[in-house]
Amino acid sequence: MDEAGVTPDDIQSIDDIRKLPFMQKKDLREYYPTDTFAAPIKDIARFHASSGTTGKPIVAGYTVHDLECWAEGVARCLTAYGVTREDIVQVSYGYGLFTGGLGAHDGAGKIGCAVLPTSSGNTAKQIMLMKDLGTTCLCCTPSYALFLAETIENEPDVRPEDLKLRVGVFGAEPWTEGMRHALEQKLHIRAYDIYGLTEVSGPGVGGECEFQNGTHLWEDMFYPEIIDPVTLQPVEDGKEGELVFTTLTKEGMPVIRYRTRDLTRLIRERCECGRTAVRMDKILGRSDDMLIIRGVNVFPSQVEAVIMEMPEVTGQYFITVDRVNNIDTFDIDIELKPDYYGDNLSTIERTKQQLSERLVSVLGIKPTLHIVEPGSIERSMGKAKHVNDKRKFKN
Ligand code: DLL
Repeated sequence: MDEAGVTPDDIQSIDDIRKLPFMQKKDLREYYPTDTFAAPIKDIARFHASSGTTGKPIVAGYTVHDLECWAEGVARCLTAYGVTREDIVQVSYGYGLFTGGLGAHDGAGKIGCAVLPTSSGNTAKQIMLMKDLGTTCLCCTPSYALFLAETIENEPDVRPEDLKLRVGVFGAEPWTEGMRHALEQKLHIRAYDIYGLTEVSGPGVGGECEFQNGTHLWEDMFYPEIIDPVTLQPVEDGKEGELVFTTLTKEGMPVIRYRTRDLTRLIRERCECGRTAVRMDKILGRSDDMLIIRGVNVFPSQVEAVIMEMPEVTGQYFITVDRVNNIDTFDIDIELKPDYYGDNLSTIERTKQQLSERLVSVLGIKPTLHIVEPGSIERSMGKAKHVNDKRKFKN
């Protein structure tokens, strides 16, 4: 604040928020573990930590009031999806330092649902309990939901129609409309998006409503802005940019103008559902996840969108980027469903050709496609890893 020359007197209305400097992940890392906390440790009721891939994680601390607000955010989302105290909510997000498990758990508890805290993994047991207890609402990452659906398809004793599943609460990673469609068909559910991040709260910073046309952000608790990630200036309403949050109720670890790195746009038009909370579009990806391949920007979610258009594929894919003789290579492994994989070679070639044409037209760059055996791409129990960029280890 001193460096930016801002004093409390400069802040007279919400528009003055633009005078404040941004916070970033690196600031939280620098003040690891708790130096950005605003409440004394005696008032902290729980810690979580984000899964930093390298170096120190980011530790978040929540007071009792923070946990109540967080549960309120998740409860609003679940209510918007039509979940009530009559529902049995299976929480297959990981429990632990990750906010997914306990966050969904507390939100469902606030509504009075029966919570089944399976956490992630042990898929056969998840499905057995889902069937025997009559789970109606499943909370997990979309990639784990796809794996659960595939496992159910291959399970002779369980058919989706034997299950009571009705609602899917999917988030923690980008996913496409195509993935939504596939999950809704396979699991006989309505699949809803839920968004959040550890530094701001956890799941339930926002969620979709029954119209599935954007994620309502709970603006009374989290003030959103969209900025141009290069100029750092606010963009015009409706334009895409980086999502930034200021927490309005947090006591433990409040953040001011926190740069999420998530790319999306805000939708100000009033939603048909009647909720007044602003909506955001589906997250295209994180700016850190954008691949620049031979000068072209590529998001894994764009690849997923194309793949999910094809009925022949399982929806599993893996991107490998490398640099050979100073030229970027771009390979995508794509799995065919067993029925098609066993088919004659021309089916495989035709699918490959169609995928290749669509990918070129959407991405503006041609990947080398590899049609691989069903089941050969590693399944994820939490957030999926879709990319290996080997260039990072070269100079
Ligand atoms: O992923 C919190 C969460 C748990 C959200 C369960 C939803 C459900 P982090 O591990 O801190 O927290 O990761 C936050 O995940 O900045 C986004 O890049 C991504 N993300 C979260 N939700 C979505 C979503 C949790 N619905 C980071 N769509 C965020 C796209 C999402 N990306």
